[in-house]
Parts: sequence; structure tokens; C-alpha cells
Amino acid sequence: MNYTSILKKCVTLYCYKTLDCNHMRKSLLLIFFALLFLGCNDGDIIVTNFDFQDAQLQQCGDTTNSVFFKINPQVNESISLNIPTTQELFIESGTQSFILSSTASIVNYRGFDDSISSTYFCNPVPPSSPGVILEYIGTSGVARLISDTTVDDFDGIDFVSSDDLFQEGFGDFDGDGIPNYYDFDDDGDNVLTSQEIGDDPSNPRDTDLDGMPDYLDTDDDNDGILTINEDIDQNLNPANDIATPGGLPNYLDPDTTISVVIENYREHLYNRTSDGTIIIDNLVLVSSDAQITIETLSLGVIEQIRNETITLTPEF
Ligand SMILES: [Ca+2]
Ligand SMILES: [Ca+2]
Ligand SMILES: [Ca+2]
Ligand SMILES: [Ca+2]
Repeated sequence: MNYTSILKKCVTLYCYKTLDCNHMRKSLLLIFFALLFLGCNDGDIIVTNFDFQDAQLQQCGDTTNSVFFKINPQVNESISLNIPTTQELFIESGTQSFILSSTASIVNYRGFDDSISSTYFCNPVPPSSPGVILEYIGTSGVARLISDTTVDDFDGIDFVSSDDLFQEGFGDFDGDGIPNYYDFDDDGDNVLTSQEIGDDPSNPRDTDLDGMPDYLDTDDDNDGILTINEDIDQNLNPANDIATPGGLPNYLDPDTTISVVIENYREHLYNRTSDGTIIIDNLVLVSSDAQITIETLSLGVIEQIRNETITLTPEF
């Protein structure tokens, strides 16, 4: 009896639903015991485990090639997904899809003769040891990279889901192209909202008592000079221009009306965080003598796959 041919016939496996790999494991056990029953005692029959449910999805790579991988240390197996792309991944909520093939975006399912660590995937040149004793390559399928992204300016004003220009939501009060909820200078006067709200965010400061809080008031002291132009040293920060020693900044002092023309916004900062989920649909894994088909394979989630400060200077 040719056990390799038995394996070829038997080991085309189907994992019908995400994480439904108990079915697969049972199938493999059946194959294994069937071979034992037939008197298997030689040859290089390798039984796959394919159990990555408890493994954490990890990431390596650079701006031109991202590698996502999971390792099952119990059986020294890994599954990895290489995505060679210069596209930025996980920068906004939504899905980016990549077609899998054995030459473009590639899935590898490997078994090793010894333990491996993340450095195996994070080295530009994979180490020659441990040795690969089992290898399947994904010949088709689609990898979905799903991003749940949030941005925040941490300006002290709570987010409100609203298009209202005066709310910390999707409205853009100063028209600089940055919605209020991640614009750290909501009125575009080059004084940060976090500075303009004062000591009590629930009762934002209103210096000239005109009913408009300073962080949404372009002439905070109502002296007829726009706050942005009360910037004598022209460093795009009116908060540090104080004509009266020990006094208020000029933009809050109605008795000081020195004006310069400023036609630039200061550089803006905000924070972006993304949780990344990866799902592979219709994955076909092929080795030299067997094939595994998986309808939906959830590789899992990497929380805060991005957590970064974005800087940009809006056009005036
Ligand atoms: Ca804005
Ligand atoms: Ca804001
Ligand atoms: Ca203001
Ligand atoms: Ca003033």
C-alpha cells in the first residue's frame, strides 16, 4: 500500500466556518488512525495540526512588505501572510483587500523541526534553522485587512457625533479641512483649543463674554484685531506675545491692539489609533502532495496596530 497516495486522497480538508478547525483536527486524526490501522510503520507521513486559535496575530515588516504571522509553539507550526505593498495599511476605518497567489500576496503554512520565534519572520533573510519540515503555500484566496481607526486631538472637548459647526464633531468651524473632532485649534487662531478652554472644560473660558467660548472665537478680546494677528513675533503662537510685562497675552487684552498680518496656520497634531483584523476568504493551501481548503480563516486582531501622532499644516 502506498501511504503517500492514501494521504493525497484523504488530506483535502474543508474548514467550513471560521475557527471550525475542530472538524479539521478530527479529520486529521481519522486519517492518522486509518493509516495506523493499515500498518503504517515507515515513510515520511506528516500530519498537519493547523491550530492557531490561541495564537496571537503578530506583525513585522517595513513600508514595502508587511508580514503577519501566528505561531503555535506546541507543535512548532506557523501561518504567515506576506503583503508586498507600499500602500499604507490600517490608516482609516474600512477594508483593504489583497488577492493571494503564490507569487504576490502569499500565505505560508509551515511546520518546523524546532521551536521558532517572531525573529524568524522579522529577519529580512529568514534563518536557515530551524528547518522547515512541512510547507503549504496559499495559491488563491483573498486577504481582508479590516481597520477600526479612531483619531483624536486631545483638546479637552469631548467628541460629539454631529455635523454642527459649533460641536466637537464632523463640522469644520475654521474651514481648514480638519473636522473639529481632530482639529486641536478649532477656531484657527493659532492658539490651541486646550489653552483656550481655560481651567474648566465643562465651562470653557469666554474672555469677552460675547457668548462664544474663546476656542471658537477668532477675536477673543473683542478689540477688533483678530487673535491670529496679535502675534507680534510672528511665530504662529499669539499666546506668547505679551506687551504688558506680567499682563495678559495681547490676544486677551483689549487694551493692546498691535496687529501683524499672519496668513499661515501653525502645524497641527492629532493622534491616530487603529485596531487591525485580518480575515482570509477561500484560502487554498497547497503542498507537494496535498491541499487544504478553508472557506473563512480569521487570523485575528492586532489591537493598536497603529498608535501614532500625525502632523500636518493646513493650507491657510
Ligand atoms: Ca478645523
Ligand atoms: Ca477640536
Ligand atoms: Ca480663540
Ligand atoms: Ca488684544
